[in-house]
Amino acid sequence: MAHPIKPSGMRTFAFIAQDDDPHQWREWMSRDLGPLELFVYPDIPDRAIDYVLAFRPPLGSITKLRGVKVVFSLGAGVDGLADDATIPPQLPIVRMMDDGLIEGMTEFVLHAVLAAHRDADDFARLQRAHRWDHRDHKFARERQVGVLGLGKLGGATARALHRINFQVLGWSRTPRQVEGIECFHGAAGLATMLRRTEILVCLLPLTPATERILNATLFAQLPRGAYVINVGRGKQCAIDDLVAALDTGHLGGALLDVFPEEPLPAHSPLWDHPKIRITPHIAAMVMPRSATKYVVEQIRGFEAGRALINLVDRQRGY
Ligand code: NDP
Ligand code: OXD
Repeated sequence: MAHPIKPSGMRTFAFIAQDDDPHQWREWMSRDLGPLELFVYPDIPDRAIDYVLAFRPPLGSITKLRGVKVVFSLGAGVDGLADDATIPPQLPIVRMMDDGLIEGMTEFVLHAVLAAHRDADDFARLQRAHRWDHRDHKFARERQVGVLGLGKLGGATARALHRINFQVLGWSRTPRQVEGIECFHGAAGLATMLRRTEILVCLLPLTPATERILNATLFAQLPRGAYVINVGRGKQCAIDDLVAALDTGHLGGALLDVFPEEPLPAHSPLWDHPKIRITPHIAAMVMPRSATKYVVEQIRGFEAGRALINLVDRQRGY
């Protein structure tokens, strides 16, 4: 069904994403769509709104709006949207998935896996101690990397790791086939994969099933010295369990890009943990100059009666 724009041709947007810059979004969107009205939460007037641009909106904030046709998530992750039961189930939610996100995530995980693979943290420690210390190393073809989540980002990342010779294992909820990747699914599949995983990358969406999935039980199944990279969501990692596994030496190190509370508070002891690398949720960035193209294309297609893509499945939660 086509959804023609109003006779005035002026589309109305609500912007509910406190960490993103509404000016940039207005600027880039209007380059492609022409004049538009973009209201920034909480200053949204009581009138019909065509589209919502949102990232982690306050609970119930979208439901209050009138006339909304589509909600665009400004993040690839839709926690905070998919699980907001006040949003009517028939209102389409489209998640962000432009090429820049896939490229950014792939580059970030390659850098993180290569750093873990070649003991970058240890050599940084040796440098600080002015120590010249040789050691043998494995080749990528001898290293097993496990990727939790084989979706748009996880799948692309797994393939990129395979292209540079890592032995890649991947885990999903339903059975998947990805060329070059040994695929596992379900609880039994996870246990088999973890036993072999020397570097673990978490690229799962946050749902009730994946909350605190990186916990003591999971870490215990990894071989001694394994390295954990969490680029999914902070709430997927039981931080106390992670720190305990690092402190006993069972885990060799961790890189955390996402945290239960963001920004990570300045007083958090994680900042100073010698075996933890921290980055501020930058693994893949949604950049307005490319992301607006994706949203505009979807809006044009929707208004012309074409199907929206990357729709969130509210039942599944991602
Ligand atoms: P997709 O929705 O495309 O894929 C999700 C994958 O996870 C699928 O393979 C799915 O399985 C699997 N999965 C979901 N639930 C489970 C489960 N319970 N058990 C096993 N596997 C499961 O997501 P993307 O790849 O696009 O993104 C993944 C996540 O990355 C986002 O949700 C977001 O949280 C995070 N992210 C982080 C960023 C950062 O900068 N740190 C930036 C962007 C995203 P199946 O294939 O069977 O459906
Ligand atoms: C995310 C994103 O979901 O930045 O984290 O896209």
